[in-house]
Amino acid sequence: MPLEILRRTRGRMTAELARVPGGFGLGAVPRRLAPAGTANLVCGFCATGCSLRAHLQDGVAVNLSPDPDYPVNLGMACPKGWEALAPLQASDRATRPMVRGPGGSLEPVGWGKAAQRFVDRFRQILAEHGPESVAFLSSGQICTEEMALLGALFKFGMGGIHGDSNTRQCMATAHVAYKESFGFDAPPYTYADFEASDVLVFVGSNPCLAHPIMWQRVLRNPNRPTILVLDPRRTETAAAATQHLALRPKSDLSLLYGIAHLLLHHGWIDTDFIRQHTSGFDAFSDFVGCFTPDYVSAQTGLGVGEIIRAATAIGRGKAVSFWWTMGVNQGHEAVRTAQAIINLALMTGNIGRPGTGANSITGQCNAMGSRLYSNTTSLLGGRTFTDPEHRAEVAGILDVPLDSIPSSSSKAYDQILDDAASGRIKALWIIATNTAQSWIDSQRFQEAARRLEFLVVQDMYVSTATTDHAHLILPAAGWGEKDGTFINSERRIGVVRKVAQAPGEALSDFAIFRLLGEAWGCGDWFQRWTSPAATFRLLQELSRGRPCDITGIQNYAHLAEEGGIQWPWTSADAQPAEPEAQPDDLSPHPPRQPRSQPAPERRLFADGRFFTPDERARFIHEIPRRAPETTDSEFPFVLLTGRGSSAQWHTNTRTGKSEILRQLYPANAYVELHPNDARSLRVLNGSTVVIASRRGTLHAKALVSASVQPGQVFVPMHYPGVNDLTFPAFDPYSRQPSYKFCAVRIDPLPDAVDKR
Ligand SMILES: Nc1nc2c(c(=O)[nH]1)N[C@H]1C(S)=C(S)[C@@H](COP(=O)(O)OP(=O)(O)OC[C@H]3O[C@@H](n4cnc5c(=O)[nH]c(N)nc54)[C@H](O)[C@@H]3O)O[C@H]1N2
Ligand SMILES: Nc1nc2c(c(=O)[nH]1)N[C@H]1C(S)=C(S)[C@@H](COP(=O)(O)OP(=O)(O)OC[C@H]3O[C@@H](n4cnc5c(=O)[nH]c(N)nc54)[C@H](O)[C@@H]3O)O[C@H]1N2
Ligand code: SF4
Ligand SMILES: [Mo]
Repeated sequence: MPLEILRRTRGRMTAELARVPGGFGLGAVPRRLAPAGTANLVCGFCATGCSLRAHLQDGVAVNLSPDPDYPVNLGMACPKGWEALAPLQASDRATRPMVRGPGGSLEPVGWGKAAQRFVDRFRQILAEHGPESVAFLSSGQICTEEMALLGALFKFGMGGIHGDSNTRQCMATAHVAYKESFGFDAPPYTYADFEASDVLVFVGSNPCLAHPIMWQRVLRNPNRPTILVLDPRRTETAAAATQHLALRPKSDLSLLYGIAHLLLHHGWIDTDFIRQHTSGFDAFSDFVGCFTPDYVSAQTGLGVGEIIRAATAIGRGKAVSFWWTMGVNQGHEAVRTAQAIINLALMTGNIGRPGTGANSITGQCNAMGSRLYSNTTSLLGGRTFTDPEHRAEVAGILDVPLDSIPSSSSKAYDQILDDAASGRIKALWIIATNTAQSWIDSQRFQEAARRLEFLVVQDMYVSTATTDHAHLILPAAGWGEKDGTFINSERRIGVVRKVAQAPGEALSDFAIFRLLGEAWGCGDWFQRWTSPAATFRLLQELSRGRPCDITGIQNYAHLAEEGGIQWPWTSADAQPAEPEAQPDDLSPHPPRQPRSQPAPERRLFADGRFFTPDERARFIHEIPRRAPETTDSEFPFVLLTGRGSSAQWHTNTRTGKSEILRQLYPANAYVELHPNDARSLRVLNGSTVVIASRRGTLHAKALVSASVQPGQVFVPMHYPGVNDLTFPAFDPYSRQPSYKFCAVRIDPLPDAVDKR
């Protein structure tokens, strides 16, 4: 889409949305300023992006409560939000840089020495082995300004090419699916859509537990909505649903095509929308012809009646919203599955209106920031490294030499670790992610760690599974100890700020990157990146004319006042045209219009124009494939993994530090096992079992429960060792790991066998 059109469309669209009466649930929201003695900041765990109010004493937070005025959480928070200060106080905080000595022990050093070591080792390896011999892995859990500085420093300043982030584990599928279908990675929704739907469809998503405040928004829906949940497990969300479709793991693609088949068959489609705003529909409708209810029933294990009931609810719904999370993104055919969801929204015209959308729910607090600005997979601003025009734009805006910008894309996370394991990559810098525990292929990480000549780990703690392998540990300030912004799941940019002092010599990631840039000798390149706020200005410039244009935001204070601002918010949106001079207005300088205010909740595609060159959304489809690993008599169970409680966050380095949160979840790993399977294995509830896959073993307590189906087991991801079991399969387009399907065996420990 030419940029001019894009700008005009955005301007018109947001103006139109601002006028939509009702339906948005929240109406005009007053300006939000924190009362004296408090400071509001967006939560640093999940991508819901709740605002928390820090209560300050002498400028330091002593307590937190949810912000009552923020349009996201409306005064609510989950246990992690309430306890967000506790992880900052932990005794294992990294307080000084540490260097591993020849004997293997870690020695504290000053920042000067640490920076010198970093520069010497990286420079030496680059000089000897070239730009492909170094890489970084970063995170969707640091501020946008920080990840942009890191990506620019490493790739433009230091001359590296390969850098990826844990967003690969999480959102890469949604990113690719949206890009291919809509022309840009653009989650279209706003949380008011939870409240405005009459049908909500959750696919591979457990918001009751993983996004509890989004679920609260669902509970505010006044339409007594029909809720469909597609999940092999009877999760908390499934239990609350109108209909739970307990499909076979990784059979979603067939089910979604089967639903499309029925929608077509019954004429429950929006032919006007399809004709005017999409491409590829004819091929798609031919393709789904063979996905008959009988065929889909055989593939998914669902009854024909169940499939027809679900399709009927979707077909008859007036405002249907589709929501997906990791049950979709983490799969061997994940991108096509996400696009099968997008196809359902497109064919029924459920997009761009209140209560609709094909809506990927984001995981980490700033995974959306990393998709746009981390300079890993995409060039800054959602651009493409291989596009010479894009490289020229970025070089111009940042005032860096054009040839400093790599003209090829980075290797993906799995490829970086493969290269490290084979010795091709010799230096790796890991920032704010706990690869040793969270990566799908623990063995591969171990091989890489053994082979790496220089592993730098930059973390809040010294005691993570990954710092164990580090040659250099850089101590980082955490959330609450630094300033910056996050972008939440509904594209809302929110402010985080310093309300606590980082311990010892720990520095914000931003300050660490600046320091290393200086030590590298490329500090001059980053002269304008003086602070997070100054960097935000650069990000705005990088967004200009892009679908994610945020040039209409004034500054951090403006973001705070408005309760966060969703992208896009262009300078044209913010500055309405001067009113036409009235004939009787003789003043040579009519008073300027006040800047227009963004509506508190805005969605994309109200005008049916997408970001593809022809402005049409694309129907994309592919024949379903079997999951790469299969069960057999030796490994007869399918292992599912995911979130276990609202009080645990990932590898638990942070949530494990709160005494209150620790009381809300089981201390040791457990495995959910169906009562029939427990009986035939003679396993008692609460006894210890050994879970074995073709790659490793894990001891866990049996939780005998019909929440899982016979032949399936579930282990939460929060305990060490889970990824010793998982099978490293990847979606071919997004290279996101398929964490939710591998074959395992369950053996009771000999003394735990039920002898009855
Ligand atoms: N408390 C808490 N909240 C979190 C997080 C956390 O660690 N703790 N992490 C955050 C992050 S980064 C993310 S990405 C999100 C994840 O949020 P969710 O994706 O909602 O959580 P998961 O439990 O990983 O997976 C969701 C569901 O997918 C189901 N599933 C497994 N296989 C399949 C399948 O083949 N098909 C279908 N349809 N479903 C399947 C699982 O049974 C599970 O219930 O949560 C965010 N919120
Ligand atoms: N089996 C299985 N594995 C999974 C998943 C699954 O469903 N099943 N889900 C995957 C998903 S969706 C995700 S997102 C990943 C998450 O995987 P990780 O990113 O590895 O998980 P975290 O525990 O959040 O690790 C973040 C690290 O950053 C540190 N940290 C926190 N804040 C800061 C900061 O401000 N600065 C610095 N420098 N460090 C900081 C923390 O101490 C911690 O060590 O796990 C993936 N792994
Ligand atoms: S729902 Fe997410 S953003 Fe909100 S308080 Fe909980 S962890 Fe924080
Ligand atoms: Mo995630």
